[in-house]
Amino acid sequence: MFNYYNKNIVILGAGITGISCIKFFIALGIYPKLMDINFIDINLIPKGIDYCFGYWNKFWILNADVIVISPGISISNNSLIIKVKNKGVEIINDIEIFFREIKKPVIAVTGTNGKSTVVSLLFKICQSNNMKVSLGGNIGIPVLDLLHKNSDIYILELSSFQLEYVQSLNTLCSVILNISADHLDRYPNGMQDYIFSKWNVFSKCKYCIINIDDNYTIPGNYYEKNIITFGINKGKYHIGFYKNNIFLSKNCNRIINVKNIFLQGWFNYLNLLVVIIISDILKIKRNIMLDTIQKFRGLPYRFYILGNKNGILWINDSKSTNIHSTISALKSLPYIYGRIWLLLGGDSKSVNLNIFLKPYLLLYRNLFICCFGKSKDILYNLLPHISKKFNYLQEIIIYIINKVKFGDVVLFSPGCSSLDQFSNYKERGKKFEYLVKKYIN
Ligand code: UMA
Repeated sequence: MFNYYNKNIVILGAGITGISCIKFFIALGIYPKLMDINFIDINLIPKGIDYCFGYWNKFWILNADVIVISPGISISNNSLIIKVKNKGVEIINDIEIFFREIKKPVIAVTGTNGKSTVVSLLFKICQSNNMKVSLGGNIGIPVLDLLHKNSDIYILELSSFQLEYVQSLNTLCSVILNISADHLDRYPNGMQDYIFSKWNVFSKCKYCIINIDDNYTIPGNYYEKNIITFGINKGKYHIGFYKNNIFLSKNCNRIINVKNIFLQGWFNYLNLLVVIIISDILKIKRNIMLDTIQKFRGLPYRFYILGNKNGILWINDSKSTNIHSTISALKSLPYIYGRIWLLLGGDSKSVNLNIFLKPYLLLYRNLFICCFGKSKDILYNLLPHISKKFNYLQEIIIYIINKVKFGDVVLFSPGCSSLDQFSNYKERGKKFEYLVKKYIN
């Protein structure tokens, strides 16, 4: 049992995570201090809380016993936090607090791409199986808001940020779906730090699920773990693909005909495999699981087919905030007779696009790239002979609307963070949808 009483607790960040932490402590009768670099609407702050907005309160930090950090705050370059950490001040986050409290089985899903799809589908399958289930984490519901729910099982989507300050993680099963370069602006030692952070999801778990096709997902001490592997052609669970049927290597029983499901593309088939593994661990009946998979339409803004008007396919993949999800989206396209109009843009977050993205773009004939936002010049310079620069999304739609022809696909898979022009990928996706509807009609 962790004791937070008579301790000086400071919460950094007054976003949804910070507020959930405040509520957690108030329920214990503890009143922590709250700090945020920006000015926050004080109506959002529970009564009785001391807050400091607009700057870091050095005095509070130096006198803290426990500092609770929100995922969006990077401390790697913050000398003050590093100083107090070295002095022995406890630096934790909401995920650590959650695992200190929770007594029920937890499923933790991380990975660069596909997390939200996997956790959402699993959540629906558990519901269909009449289980009391809670879903939270990076998907948008702070984990501490789940504690009072008294569920049978908790499904968490965890980002690398959320796995940074966690020591008490203990799960029934944890999975890393895939790892590719992302958020490198946050990690001074690059990929290595990013991967180590993801591996924390395996620190204590009964079943550790890894992608055998992606070495980065295999933790250094894997031989000590109860591992279940998955992959395209190898792994305990792998995909046999014949006449549109997905098979399982375990028993070669037909699992599902991909013509009957909404989720498409190889990365989605792998996501389905993970869902099947976890459903098996939870001993969920196959017919319940398959029925739910067949009804699942996917999540908005994740390779979501907006429409196929006049033979032109419009795909909204605004959730693509890194180039690897753009590559996955390209790989998932059906055969395209016409031109592929790829809309790339936003903030590329220091990822080396020449190494990671350009080789893939070169594979596609009939590709035309429309670049926008903060990184438009970098994106344009990858393949200038087939690219055009714009400032805003609207300019792109106006430009292409009279050029697209029967057989073309417009793939809005920006490959970059949306924060340069939007508050998040959802707002960006809504804007795309709005513009497409406005100009198509
Ligand atoms: N802030 C500071 N100092 C800083 C940076 C931020 O004070 O140096 C303040 C901001 O002014 C703001 C607050 O911190 O008021 C925001 O905190 P936050 O960025 O941690 O955001 P939350 O609202 O708490 O949301 C977080 C996750 N955000 C991030 O990881 C950036 C949400 O993931 C998550 O849904 C939520 O907790 C609940 O768990 C979003 C995300 O973008 C969707 N995640 C990244 C991704 O998916 O790529 C990892």
